[in-house]
Amino acid sequence: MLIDSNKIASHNDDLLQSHQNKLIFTASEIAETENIIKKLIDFQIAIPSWALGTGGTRFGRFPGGGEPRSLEEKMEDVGLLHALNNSSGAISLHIPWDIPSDYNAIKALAAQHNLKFDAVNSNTFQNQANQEHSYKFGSLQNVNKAIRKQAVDHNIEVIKQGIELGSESLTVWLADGSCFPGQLNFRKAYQNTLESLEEIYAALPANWKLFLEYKCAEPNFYSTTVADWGQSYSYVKKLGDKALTLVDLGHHLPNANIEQIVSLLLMEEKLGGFHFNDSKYGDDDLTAGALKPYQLFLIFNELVEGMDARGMNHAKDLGWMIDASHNVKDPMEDLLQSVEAIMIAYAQALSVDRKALEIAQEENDVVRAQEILQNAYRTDVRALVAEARLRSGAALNPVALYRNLNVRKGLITERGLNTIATGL
Ligand code: AOS
Ligand code: ZN
Ligand code: ZN
Ligand code: ZN
Repeated sequence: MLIDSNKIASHNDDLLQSHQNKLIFTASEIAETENIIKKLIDFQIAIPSWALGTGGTRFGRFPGGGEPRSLEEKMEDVGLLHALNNSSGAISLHIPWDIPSDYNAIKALAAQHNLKFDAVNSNTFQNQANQEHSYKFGSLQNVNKAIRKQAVDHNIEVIKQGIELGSESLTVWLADGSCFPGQLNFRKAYQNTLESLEEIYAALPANWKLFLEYKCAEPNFYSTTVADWGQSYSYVKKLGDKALTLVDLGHHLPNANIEQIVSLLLMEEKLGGFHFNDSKYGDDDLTAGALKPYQLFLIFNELVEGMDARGMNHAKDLGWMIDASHNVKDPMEDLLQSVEAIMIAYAQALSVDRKALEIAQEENDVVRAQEILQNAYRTDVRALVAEARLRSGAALNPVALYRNLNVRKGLITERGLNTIATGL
């Protein structure tokens, strides 16, 4: 299924007058809107291949129909999203859930949909068929050298697949940890993990990055071997320049100041990228910005400030990925909402009056500093995000067009009602 560009054009025509009115008003409220719109056009957020099907919990799963049955169909789904918003021009693959059978065909399909391959993800948190050893007691940390080797070899295999596709980074998320006190010798678990990561790091091509994700708990509920940013930092610091920390917003203990973590990692040149999502209780993997849009804005505020201070390219120098799971929504609609929320937070951060904020900070004018941030957050920037889409041939209102075109119905007709996408 493809989206006809005429359909996008006529959708935009219908909304144009109202959009232009909003844009004129926004431009009267915010300085340098042209500059913001250009940056928004360049900004792309990778879609996780595992989030295109309905997720589930251990209590059940309720498939929504028309889920992608193969890597090709997952890419087609991301292609649909990208056609609608022109901001989802990349896919992040998960091996072995996505094994390309024919690299050239997959690359041609990516080119057809204008998609890049973002970070490839390894999986040592599940046992796979034909695998000799079990990860029940961890992978890179395992007390058994043969199990560690199997996990290292898997990661090296994932790098090889990524090279074939033109990906330039590997994301490692470890379920390693322990469920009960005494189960693990923390020091040995750390050392084993470090040694395993060193072997994986040694297999990275020169232009590649290794992202090490951290997570405070789950599936292990007493200790996690890469539990927080400090632990991830301690590993990536030892590994070398190509190793960086990945921040998944849902992986923190309650009330963590994520924006401060982001600022510090950036300053230390150890921030690699993000898994965007939102959460209330834990790794809820809900739609980005659904619960804490102000926090998302504050994170982007630190990103824009820190990246500009170091002369970094917003669009290219970090990995921008979503990590989400959908139990009750159509995954495609959810992903469109997540991308929109991220773009809004980014636009708001770009609109912050940085000079005025700096002066307020230097003068310890706390009230003024808060006013500046909240003014940026409370000013409606949605017309700027929509304008970026309009200028790049995408839809003014992607979710509305997705619904009007009955995309899900079309996918169900093509693929059937009972398809199940690989993923969590
Ligand atoms: C798991 O909690 C992490 O967020 C990882 O990023 C994981 O690999 C991803 O959710 C796919 O399972
Ligand atoms: Zn994640
Ligand atoms: Zn997670
Ligand atoms: Zn997550």
